Amino acid sequence: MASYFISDIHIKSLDENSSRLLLLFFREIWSKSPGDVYLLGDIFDIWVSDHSVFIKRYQPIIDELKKIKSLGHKVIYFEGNHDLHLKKYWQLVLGFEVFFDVGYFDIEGKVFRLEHGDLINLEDETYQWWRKFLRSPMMIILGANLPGAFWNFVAEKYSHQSRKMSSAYRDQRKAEIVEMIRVHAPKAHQEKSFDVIISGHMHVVDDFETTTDNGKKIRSINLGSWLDGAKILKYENNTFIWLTGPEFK
Ligand SMILES: [Mn+2]
Repeated sequence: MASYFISDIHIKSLDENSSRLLLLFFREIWSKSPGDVYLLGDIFDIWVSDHSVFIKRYQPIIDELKKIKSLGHKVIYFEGNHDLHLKKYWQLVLGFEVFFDVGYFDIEGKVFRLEHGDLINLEDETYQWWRKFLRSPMMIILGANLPGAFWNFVAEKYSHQSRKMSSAYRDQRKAEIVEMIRVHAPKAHQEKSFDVIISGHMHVVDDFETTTDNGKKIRSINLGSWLDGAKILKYENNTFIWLTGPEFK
C-alpha cells in the first residue's frame, strides 16, 4: 500500500491552481492507488484553530481527507508555521492524528522520521522563540477566541511579506539551505534511529543518502514547496516516486 507525503502547498483559496491539483490528486491519482496521507505542514497559507472561515473555505479538501480516513487509511497532519493549533479541529473533530514537532512511523518495516522542518535551523533563536510563543497556552486560547477574520487579515499581511522575502532568500542561499538539511539528518539520527527522514519548510527539494557515525545508511528527503510546481512524494514497495507535472503524470 502506498504512502503519500505532501507539504508546503501554501493554499490561499480554492480558486488557485494548487487547490485544483490537490483535489485532482485525491480524486484521480489517490483513488487508483489508495494509501496513507502524511501532511507535513504549511498545507494552507493560513489555518488557526477551528474557525469556520477556514473550514468553509477549504471544505472540499477537508471532505477528500475525510473520505480517505473513512476508507480506512491514515491521515497524519504535522503543524507548520502557517497552519497552527490544529488539534481542536483536525484531531478532536475530524479524528486525524496531529503532530507539533517530530513523529516516527513504521512504513513497510522501515522507520520514518517526519517533521515540518522548522526545527532544522535551531541556531535561528528568534524563529525558535516565535515558534514556541505561537504554541503557548495563551496563544492557543487567543487563536481560538479571536475571530477567524482577524487571523485571515494578519496572514495576508504576513504571508505577502514573508513570501517576497523567502523566495529571494531561498534563491540566494540554496546551497546553504541544502547543507542545513543534510547536517540535520545525522544529528537527528543521534536522538533516535531511523531509516528515512522527510521534512518540508525549506522550500528546496533535496534527496540524499549518508552514513551515520555508527555505519547506518540513512536517506533524507526535503519535499520542497508547491510555489514552483505541484509535487507529491509517493512511497510504495521500498521505492520513492515523485508525482509532479501539471497533472502528476
Ligand atoms: Mn514552513
